[in-house]
Amino acid sequence: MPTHYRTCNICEALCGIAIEYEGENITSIKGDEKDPLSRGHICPKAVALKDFYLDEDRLRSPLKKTADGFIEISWEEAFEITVTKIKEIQAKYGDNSVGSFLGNPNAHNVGNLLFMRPFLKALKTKQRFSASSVDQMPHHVAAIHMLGHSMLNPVPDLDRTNYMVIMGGNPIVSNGSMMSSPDVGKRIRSIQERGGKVIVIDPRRTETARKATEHLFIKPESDAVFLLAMIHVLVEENKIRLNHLEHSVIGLEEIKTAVKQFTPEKAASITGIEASKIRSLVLEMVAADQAVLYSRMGLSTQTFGGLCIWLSNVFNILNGNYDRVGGMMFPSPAIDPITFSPKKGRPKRASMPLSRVRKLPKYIGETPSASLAEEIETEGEGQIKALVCIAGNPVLSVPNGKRVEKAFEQLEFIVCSDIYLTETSRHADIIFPATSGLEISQYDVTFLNLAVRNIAKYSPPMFPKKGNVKHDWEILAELTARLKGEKNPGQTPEMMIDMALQMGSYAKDGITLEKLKANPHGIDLGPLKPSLLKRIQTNDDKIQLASQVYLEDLKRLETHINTDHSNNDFPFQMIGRRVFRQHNTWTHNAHILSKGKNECTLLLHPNDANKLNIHSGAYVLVKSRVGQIEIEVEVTDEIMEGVVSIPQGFGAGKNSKMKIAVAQNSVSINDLTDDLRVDTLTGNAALNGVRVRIEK
Ligand SMILES: Nc1nc2c(c(=O)[nH]1)N[C@H]1C(S)=C(S)[C@@H](COP(=O)(O)OP(=O)(O)OC[C@H]3O[C@@H](n4cnc5c(=O)[nH]c(N)nc54)[C@H](O)[C@@H]3O)O[C@H]1N2
Ligand SMILES: Nc1nc2c(c(=O)[nH]1)N[C@H]1C(S)=C(S)[C@@H](COP(=O)(O)OP(=O)(O)OC[C@H]3O[C@@H](n4cnc5c(=O)[nH]c(N)nc54)[C@H](O)[C@@H]3O)O[C@H]1N2
Ligand code: SF4
Ligand SMILES: [Mo]
Repeated sequence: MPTHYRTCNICEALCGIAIEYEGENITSIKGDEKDPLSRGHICPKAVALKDFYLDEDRLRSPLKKTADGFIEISWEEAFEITVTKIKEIQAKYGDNSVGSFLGNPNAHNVGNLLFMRPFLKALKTKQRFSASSVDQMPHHVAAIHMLGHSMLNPVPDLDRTNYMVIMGGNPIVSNGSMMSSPDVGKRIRSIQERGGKVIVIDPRRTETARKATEHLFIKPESDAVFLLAMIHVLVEENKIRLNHLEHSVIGLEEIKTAVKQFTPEKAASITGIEASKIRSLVLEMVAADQAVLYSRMGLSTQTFGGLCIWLSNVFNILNGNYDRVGGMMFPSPAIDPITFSPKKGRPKRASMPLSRVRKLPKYIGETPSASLAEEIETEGEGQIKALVCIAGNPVLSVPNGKRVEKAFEQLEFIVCSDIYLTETSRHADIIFPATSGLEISQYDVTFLNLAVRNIAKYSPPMFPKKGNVKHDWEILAELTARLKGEKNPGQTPEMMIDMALQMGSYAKDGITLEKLKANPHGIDLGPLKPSLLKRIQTNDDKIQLASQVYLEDLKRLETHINTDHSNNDFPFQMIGRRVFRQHNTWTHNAHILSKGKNECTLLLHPNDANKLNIHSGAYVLVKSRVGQIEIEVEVTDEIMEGVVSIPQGFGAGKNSKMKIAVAQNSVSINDLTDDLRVDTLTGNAALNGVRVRIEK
């Protein structure tokens, strides 16, 4: 039977998969043993690629909204209406009156990545939003301030470290993030098998925590103080070592001064983790020599997300484990974003541009997504009057999604490119139906720059497009040409991948598109190598440990910790979680991923349940400043007392055309999260730590 090899593009793990098929009929989807990165690993979501391809609920033709609902129209009409409307609205209100929202699947789709930049340029708007500012923006901000380029993000050298501390990440479920590491469970087990330790620090005893050597409960949003205390211990015990970065770091004295007051004793009362534990943890990491501190979602999406990610980097640098084997390392991808947008030698802006309404910082040219609704609602120049949404579902994915949905009523035009009629795309005037999964080609430009091993891999489309659909890149290329009033030049992703590989650092080793086509399992380019000093983009080639923006933000942290946050109206702190068999908002329509027990539940500690006289299986009302939802309770001591957890990604309502997802009758955590809660340093949404109350 013929077998098609490709990379699963659902999550960041980049698993190689082997698909056996006869004609259009897929007979099996298995892990590809010969993939150099994933070595045979696969998760249930990849098996659902077949379901996504065949799903009867998928959009199969361009749609136009009419008074009697959606009707099918031709591509020509869809393009014509869209471009005319955009031009009309921009002529009337200015270029910035058209907003754009880019969702997570863009990062997993090579065509979208390659054709997005020219499209956004042609769209000419400064009102650009994306999932980045409800996710990893603080990582980019740290990369900018410390290393000079937003795409210089370190990843843990999982396969060679001897000690790993995981804060605010649950890789056993998420399969790793900002760390493409398929079969992360096995890689973590290997650390323990070679005598190392894995420590998880999280307000919930997660699936990862259960596999770890030790789990420490930490109070939500207290991590910055914990990290300051960790660095304090390094200073106090005279354990700072910079190794090969000795002459490449500036700002060390400022760091020493900044951490002085953050003793482990002070941190203990704020974080709930004993001072002696903080000390011993740091000293064990020092002794382990190759030790790494990895911080993710739970740290970046909180009120001090910027400080958390900065301090995590600072700790790794001062513990001698930055750009070093077994520590945090920088991949050397065959297509390197640094080559295409070098920042060295460019004058820095005197100050960060700010969002129009709330004056939040706009890093990497993006207005924070927590301010999408207010940018639509608030009158004045730059008010958003139309929205272009590519592979995004902000009604379910940004804080206070209901407010976003309400704001949509004010828009004069909405166009979406999606694969489903979702809580967001159902509001569109025009919907472009896109290809996905098995219909697209794949070269992972984003995540090969975040992978724990250097590899290069290209996968051609497996199937032709199903229905009257187009690839996102075809849609983007056509819109770009029409917006510019030019002829579509007819470029393909393959042409661009080929060119980019020729400009890349492995061209001399013969890594070309032809060669990748001949090696469908991918090509191993070896373990990560120290490379930062060759790639760093600061003008003096030095790592900036203590940028002023961070030192200043410490004052905000001080004010925060000196404020009494007890709140009788909203006594609980809510955090999010991910579930193993779903990816964000869009995989819920696959039966094989959605059958079984209800996973959209509120986790509640037994002592809290007793006080409220609530039992597992009961339905409660959860209320926050912005909204309320009704949800089933699961009483468990895996969550800290005073903290509750609700999974993200659920909440497809009855008007979505996703039968299986809708039948789950689930709720959206973002009906409770608060758009006014942001990390003002980075503009990132503070999704974790939201104050809520529970009513029977
Ligand atoms: N409270 C809370 N909120 C969160 C999070 C959280 O942890 N807690 N997580 C945040 C994070 S990390 C992220 S990344 C965001 C994700 O937020 P979004 O990116 O808005 O949501 P997704 O579900 O990833 O996908 C968006 C849309 O893309 C469509 N789609 C899928 N594949 C394709 C494709 O190939 N082409 C096109 N055109 N469309 C496609 C889907 O049908 C879906 O409607 O959510 C964020 N929101
Ligand atoms: N199965 C599955 N995999 C996915 C996704 C999915 O939806 N489903 N989404 C993908 C996407 S888009 C992303 S960005 C990644 C994210 O991948 P991860 O970063 O691993 O994200 P989560 O699994 O949400 O883990 C966040 C953790 O932070 C903890 N946390 C919350 N608040 C705090 C806090 O204040 N302090 C600390 N220390 N911890 C806190 C939560 O309890 C949770 O365990 O996952 C990707 N992979
Ligand atoms: S872990 Fe991620 S990349 Fe791997 S098979 Fe599952 S969804 Fe696909
Ligand atoms: Mo994400």
